Amino acid sequence: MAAQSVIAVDLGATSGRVVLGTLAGGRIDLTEVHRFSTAARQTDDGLRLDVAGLFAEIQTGIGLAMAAATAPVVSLGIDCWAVDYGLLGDDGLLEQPFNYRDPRTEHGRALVRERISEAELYSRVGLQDVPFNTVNQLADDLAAGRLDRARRFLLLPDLLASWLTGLEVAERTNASTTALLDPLTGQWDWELVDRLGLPRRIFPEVVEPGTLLGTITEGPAAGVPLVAVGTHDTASAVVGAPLADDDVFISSGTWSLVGMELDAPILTEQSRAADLTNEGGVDGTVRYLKNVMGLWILSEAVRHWAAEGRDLSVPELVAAARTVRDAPHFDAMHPSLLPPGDMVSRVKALAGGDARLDDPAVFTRALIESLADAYADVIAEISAITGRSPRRIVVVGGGSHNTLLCQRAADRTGLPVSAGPVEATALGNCLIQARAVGLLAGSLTDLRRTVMASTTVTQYLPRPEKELAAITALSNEFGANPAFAR
Ligand code: LRH
Repeated sequence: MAAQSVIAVDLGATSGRVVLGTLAGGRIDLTEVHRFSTAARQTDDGLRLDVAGLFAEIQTGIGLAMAAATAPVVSLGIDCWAVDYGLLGDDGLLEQPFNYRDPRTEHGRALVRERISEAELYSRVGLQDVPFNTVNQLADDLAAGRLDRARRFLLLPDLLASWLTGLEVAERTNASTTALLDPLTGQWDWELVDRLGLPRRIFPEVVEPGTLLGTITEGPAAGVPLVAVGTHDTASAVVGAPLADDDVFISSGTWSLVGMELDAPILTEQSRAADLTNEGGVDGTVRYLKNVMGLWILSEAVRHWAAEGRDLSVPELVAAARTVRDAPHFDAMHPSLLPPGDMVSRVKALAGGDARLDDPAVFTRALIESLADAYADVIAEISAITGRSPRRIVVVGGGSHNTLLCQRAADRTGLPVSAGPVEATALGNCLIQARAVGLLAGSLTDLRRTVMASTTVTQYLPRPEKELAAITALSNEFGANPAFAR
């Protein structure tokens, strides 16, 4: 088949990308044509998203992709971080959307709790009780009267798709992060919606990932079909993760999403107690996972150091962290690390005020060690609850380039790590488009074969912890640097 191209719009919590994916000879090649900031802005009215600005950047990127394409562009798809949404009135967007890191979510959570217990909510929707779930944000909107004039609520990728096509839907993988979707039927839980007092009229029709939604009518891609991909970025990332049976995935970027792909949700009390979440995946799969705070802690610290005039880059910090012999550990899932701000102070507070954390190299090492601890804990919980014995960890996303984190994840869990592809989300986005328009066929396993044919992965073997500790102790005794050869 002659080469054909698709365009993936992939919005991550710190940056957005427009990527041209070209399929030929059983491979897919990606070219990033545009990158821009997606960071939320602190305003007098909370942490807000300039979604009209994002749309303008997306249209710029689409124009660049159309110009760069040497093969026909046959479709476009959008994925984005979960849970955030815009409210539409009769004349368009009512206000700039809030970002989920705004503390208003705690108020919303308390309001939801007045109407439904945590246990009942979990048994209905299967989501980890985190403040930023859409349900809590909508409850806050309802109380503030912000839903009075709302005609629709659209999750961000659906909102952007509606601006391109005029069509208003809720793609199921992302809708599953609202805590308002029944994971067994894949439809809104209307009884829950009513109990919470949310107006039914604002809920759009749910569509399956992989639906050919319609034709783009606005901007440089006018005439190109739009596919509702796995619009939740993590859904696309897991499609692009070359998983085999019994593999654990870690989608590693702003968050570290640690989990397994299952056939059905687990809605038991044991699962709720472990705070594990059931997110809807492509082809009826379930991403059974936990949100670990992730490299956001480091990117926020870097931003903070920059404000103090210290210009530090993540690769430099990771290189320096490699030579740190002993660093404190802390709870990398602690809720105090969710909002933007001074991560060094917060991490110090979690680590008993340890002043060594003022050193950026120690801070970085502490984060990496603490993330590896969290991965090991989550994998043990998932294994106990599912009865599965994970054989390997597949790390995808930006964190797959963090060699120290990958090695320490292998060491702490005792599992081999396959790291890559770094661009799993854009790949997953492109693959679901390609299947929807008939360029590819088959199951997720078949699509993942295309991933494996198109990228390389790096393998890390676990080093025995006991021997590792002995070597480190010996090196410490002689004041030597226990950096290990790779
Ligand atoms: C990662 C992500 C994650 C959600 C969070 C809100 O970008 O989509 O899966 O839990 O953002």
